[in-house]
Amino acid sequence: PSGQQTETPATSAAYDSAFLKACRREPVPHTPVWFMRQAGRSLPEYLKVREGIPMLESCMQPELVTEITLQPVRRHKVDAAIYFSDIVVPLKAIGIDLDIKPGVGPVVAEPIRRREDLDRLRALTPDDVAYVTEAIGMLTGELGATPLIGFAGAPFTLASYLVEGGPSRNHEHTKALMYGDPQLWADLLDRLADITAAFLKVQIEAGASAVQLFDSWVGALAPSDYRRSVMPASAKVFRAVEGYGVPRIHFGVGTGELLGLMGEAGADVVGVDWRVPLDEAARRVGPGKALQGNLDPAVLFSTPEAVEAKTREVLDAAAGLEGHVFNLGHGVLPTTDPDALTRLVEYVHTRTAR
Ligand code: 1CP
Repeated sequence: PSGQQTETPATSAAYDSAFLKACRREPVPHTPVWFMRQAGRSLPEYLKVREGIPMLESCMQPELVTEITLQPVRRHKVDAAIYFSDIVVPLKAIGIDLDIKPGVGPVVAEPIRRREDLDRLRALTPDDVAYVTEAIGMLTGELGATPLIGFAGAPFTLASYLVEGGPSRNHEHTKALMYGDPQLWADLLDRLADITAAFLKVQIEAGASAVQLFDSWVGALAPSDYRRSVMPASAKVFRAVEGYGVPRIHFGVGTGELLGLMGEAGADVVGVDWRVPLDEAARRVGPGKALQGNLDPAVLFSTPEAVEAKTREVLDAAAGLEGHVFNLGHGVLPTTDPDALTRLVEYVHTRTAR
């Protein structure tokens, strides 16, 4: 059963923000903007405070998390903050031996491939991630009317790191397990769904006013496999947090053929990468959901004029949507010029001012 907050979403300072209104498909003063991976290596102030502190350690220091989360809000004037963490943090918190290797990503010491390995995936309790509750308490105080987005990795994407042992291009061990032992696969995803749901609940109860489920690598699957082998677990996560009434965003890369199913899994907002124009994405997702996206992050390496032209294309395709949150089609690339991001926020705000 989903819990109740003492402070309901409707009484929070961020309730009337453009971002939350767009998620609810209500009229907005301007199209809200935030960027996936808006904190991080594109910002010199981030590199400075992170110096000498390993990634996973930085995620456990509430003051540092607060500072890093606020940096892109101060600099770019984005319409939402995203909690600074990583999708593997809840796995680390329940005792999985893993690390984030610079330039590589999450690496798992002992991959999960057999039934007895499931025992290592115990339930997550709020005490396991007390630093998250503490950091979000600090953050919501500092953010005032700017909403905070909580997030988690979706069961498939988490499974891919756990089963492969690290980043993977083809997800061969993951697919071998999914096709070869459907019952073990289903049990694995079900456990990950419970861990993910518990982690999102902690963030919402601490004050996050929206949540995003990152199923970054699920675009590797055909729709039939997604429906049978992944959707039940992702739907369980969305159902578990439905009662809070905070918008639920669902995002993956290369998911053009899955957009309808990803909406069906229970999202209020479907994230779209740059490969599908937003008007076409809206047809695939169907009515009753807002969309988020979808400027190609690589466009930011081009001239300011080209960035504006490509941004107009995105906004024109979004003109008929019920709700639109402007974002990139995937995360900010590490060597992006931060000034290009600041200009982009201003351009979208000016161009869509109503
Ligand atoms: O030391 C460092 O700076 C390491 C780089 C780094 C950072 C800054 C990693 C390693 N994670 C993060 C933070 C992070 N991770 C955020 C920041 C919050 C913000 O947006 O401002 C977020 C949202 C994530 C989530 C995440 N981690 C995803 C989903 C989002 C996406 O980009 O699709 C995924 C797939 C990961 C795994 C991961 N963690 C880090 C890397 C380099 C990767 C990808 C590795 C791979 O290619 O598989």
